[in-house]
Amino acid sequence: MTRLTEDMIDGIPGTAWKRNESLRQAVGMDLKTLAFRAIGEDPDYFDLSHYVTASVPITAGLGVIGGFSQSVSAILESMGFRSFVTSNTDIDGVYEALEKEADILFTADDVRYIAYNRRTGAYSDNSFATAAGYAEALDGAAGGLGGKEVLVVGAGLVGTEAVRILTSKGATVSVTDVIPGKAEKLASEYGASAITSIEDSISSHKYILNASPGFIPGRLIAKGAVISSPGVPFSFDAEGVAKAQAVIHDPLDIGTAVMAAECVVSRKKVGRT
Ligand code: 2YJ
Repeated sequence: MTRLTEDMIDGIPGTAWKRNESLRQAVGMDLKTLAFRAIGEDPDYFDLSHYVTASVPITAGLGVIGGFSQSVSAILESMGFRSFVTSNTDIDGVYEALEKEADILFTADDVRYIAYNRRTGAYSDNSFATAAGYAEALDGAAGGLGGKEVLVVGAGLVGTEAVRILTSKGATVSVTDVIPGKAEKLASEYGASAITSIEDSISSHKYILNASPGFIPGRLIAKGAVISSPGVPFSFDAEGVAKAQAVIHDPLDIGTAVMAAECVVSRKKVGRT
């Protein structure tokens, strides 16, 4: 799993409005709308100003990424939440968030990035949320994916969840992975097709979700394609972007927004009921 770096998230805190506008142009929805639709909910039903979120910096492993917690907080504010970054890190930061009555905590180490609703016990993982968000974004860009052909590159955590969601939206999904057998196994589970000739399939697909760390050269992209990738660094080049009808990419925004929506809606609960 790629660790974000400071330059990958540089500028997020100051550009929330602009980023929301670019998203609206690419997929026809702002971040809040996309996040709630990704989990099958009506965005207008939720007034996010009722919720306070806290981003807690974590020093474990490779340590704090400058601007990470501030970017998470800015993304959440752009959706309508009240948000703050704790001044303390790690467990002391969690304590501070609880003391300051934060409703939803956001925190990440080098392996996992989670959100936790301390009122309901609901929690959310960034990889699953990212897959749901990108599937919804593709759906928006396509004006509905029913009967449309989508290529998912990469059968890891995000790719697997994306294939599950995209097939459930009625898309005809093809999937590929560099590890032999991985795409076949995933495809058979969800009624998708496994692809071996990746170059041909990239060129023949209009809707592409790159859920792998691999780079996709622009010469393979068809004119008018919708290219999307949650991965960092960005896996398409200038030629691919120039040919594309829409580009869906961000290092943090969509995944964070869907995590927040999942914690607000709180379908998943922990412990005894
Ligand atoms: O608090 C901080 O500033 C750091 N501990 C944040 C670390 C962020 N973590 C990553 O970038 C990892 N790759 C995990 C991301 C999970 C993506 N599904």
